Amino acid sequence: MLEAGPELDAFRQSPYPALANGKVRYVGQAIAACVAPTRAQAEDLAEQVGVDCSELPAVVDAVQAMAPDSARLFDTWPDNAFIIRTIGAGDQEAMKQAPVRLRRQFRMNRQATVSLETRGCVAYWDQRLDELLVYLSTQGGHVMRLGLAQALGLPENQIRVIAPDVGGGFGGKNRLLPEEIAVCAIALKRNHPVRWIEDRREHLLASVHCRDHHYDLTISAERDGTIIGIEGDVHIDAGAYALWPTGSFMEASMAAGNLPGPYRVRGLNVNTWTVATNKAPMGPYRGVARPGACFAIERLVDELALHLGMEPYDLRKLNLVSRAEMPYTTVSGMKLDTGDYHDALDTAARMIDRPAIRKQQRERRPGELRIGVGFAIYTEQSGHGVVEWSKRKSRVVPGYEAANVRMLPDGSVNVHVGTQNHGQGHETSFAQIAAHELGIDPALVKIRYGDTATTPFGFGTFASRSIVFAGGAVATTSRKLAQKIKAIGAHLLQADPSSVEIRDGHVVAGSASVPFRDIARAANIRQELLPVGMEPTLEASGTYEPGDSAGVFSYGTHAVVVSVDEDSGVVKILDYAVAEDCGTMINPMIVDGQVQGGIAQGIGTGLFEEIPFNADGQPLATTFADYIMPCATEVPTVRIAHSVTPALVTEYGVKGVGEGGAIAPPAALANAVADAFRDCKASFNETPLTPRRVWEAAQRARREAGALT
Ligand code: MCN
Repeated sequence: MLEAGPELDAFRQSPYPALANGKVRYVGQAIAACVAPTRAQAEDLAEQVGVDCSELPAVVDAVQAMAPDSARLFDTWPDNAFIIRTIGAGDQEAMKQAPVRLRRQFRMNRQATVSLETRGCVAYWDQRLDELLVYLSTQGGHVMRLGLAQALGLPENQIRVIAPDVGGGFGGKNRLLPEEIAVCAIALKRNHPVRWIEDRREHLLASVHCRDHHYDLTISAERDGTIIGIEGDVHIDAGAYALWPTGSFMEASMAAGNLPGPYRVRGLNVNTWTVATNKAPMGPYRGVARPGACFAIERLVDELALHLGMEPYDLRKLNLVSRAEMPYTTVSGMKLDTGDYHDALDTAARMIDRPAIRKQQRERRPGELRIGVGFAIYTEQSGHGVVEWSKRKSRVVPGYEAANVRMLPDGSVNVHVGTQNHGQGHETSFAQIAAHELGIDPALVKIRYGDTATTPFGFGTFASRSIVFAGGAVATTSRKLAQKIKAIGAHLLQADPSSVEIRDGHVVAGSASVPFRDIARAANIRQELLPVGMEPTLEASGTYEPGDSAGVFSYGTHAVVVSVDEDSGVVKILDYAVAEDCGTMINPMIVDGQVQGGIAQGIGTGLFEEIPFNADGQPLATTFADYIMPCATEVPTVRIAHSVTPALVTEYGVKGVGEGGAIAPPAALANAVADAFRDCKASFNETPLTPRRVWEAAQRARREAGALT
């Protein structure tokens, strides 16, 4: 059985069988596999499967799961924690002595990852090649092959994973799941292809679940609003098992480590529990832990401002790390590399026209909808490599990416990479990079990925790493190839190699030039035209890692205006603006798409998406009738402003952008709703902000403020 989770003695193992064995730990866990010629026949077979099992007490709340008398998921564990950690750093005494201490609880409820296409797997034994061919909807075929090889007991060169066209993943397709192992195991037994395509119900029930954070935090500050520190407890409900390879252990450490956010925080003392419950296992989802951490810190900032009678904007300005302080190491040890956080806040505030909203609020007449404006600032660590991942004791350390760049005899170019595009537009942005380095039209470049038999080993696409790592590998490898093209061009022109340059698909020496087509022809099929001793073909391979593997930080401010109907609790988004900075942008249109798409998901987390469970561990949202997704009518067209502060340690100064959009919306939305109820100091500290939650929180606050009897 696969061992999953970090390589830490303190992390308790939760062996996860492909089909339940002895104990079923969550509703939706696969118990038996039924194989038939069609899906309908297989479903009929499944109907006939009877399970003889007795009910055990269910554990459904991560905080209560740590009570000494709680039922336990694993008999050999002393309690229900996969791992318990404390992050303590900075000035502990100052926090205790602080003149202002404010305690709040926050909850970000459980979600599913809901990509456009669900998971799917087809496997068969290829008799000719003597290997298992696995078509898998995955974010990283090479790493999945490692896991499959271990689970099936096959050498890696007898497994080929092909990820054809992957319709989104958002983190959920970056884990090896039991159904995938089961399909491959069955294919090894039967001389026939075996297919399993997850349906929506299976997805909501038993695919990778995410979020499910609980925070109980105290922020301490001076009376003028200067933040001193953050203390408290973080519980992560990780579900019944750790998923291969890394489980969900990053949630707790990243949630705690990101609590200082972009602020000057002097002290941190946070206990974290990653807890096993009778729910589907948790995995990564766009933003990984940071939407929860951002929700907690950004709500704390607004609550502190309310408590001190300050504008949240002013409190943020007072505490934000300034450009002059960069690089700034946070109290949790994260190195914020470059950027201007004040500028992002000012830009977003200008875009949303804060004074106009305040005026509108002052002029609101009784009976009209309430209006609120909310801000949230996020940072997004991206491009982190060997230092960061080995510090996290990850089983797989994604410290580099590789590229192979080949110019064919007609001058067209194939680039093979080990990352896996699944909606991020790598075909376009990586082709731009190769074309830029080679001095050719991007239309001549084809980007290839998604087949372990043809691409270089790579770690796949997650953690907003592809632009830094794979983009860097494409850049440096293309540059290497450009040198060879220049050398051959100089030889054909009978010019000194140091005097030639590449321009517009030609090698140029003064007024003479030779087109790449001739150079590629010579290199590939007319070897006698090459300099004596030069290796034929035009091909370069290489790996790349950034100059500092601690990561580069994108950041931004989200500003949102909402209306709230206090009779129904319904929240509507009236305006949404973002000021962001992801370093140098390779393709601004793709960057905009990533920001907009991330925000759509953040709106889902903030207002709509949730899988609640009853006390027996029964999930209560397993169809789209109960699990509410934001649709086109709920997601506004976001206005986006870009600043460009290049990273110092990556090719071109790029930073990742894939997750940032999803991090800040829950916090910005909750701050906006709270702002609409500033007069009665209502708190909105649990996502999603459903009409019921909003209505109840507002009623409670208004009752306490004496506005209701
Ligand atoms: N880009 C750019 N300039 C920059 C930064 C990025 O032009 N300074 C471009 C890149 O070239 C790439 C895209 O933006 O085409 C995203 O790049 P990057 O930030 O490196 O993120 P990854 O490609 O590694 O994608 C992973 C990230 C994550 S972690 C999740 S989750 C996510 C996301 O991307 N899942 C997605 N975006 C998604 N978009 C779609 N459509 N579907 C998903 O499943």
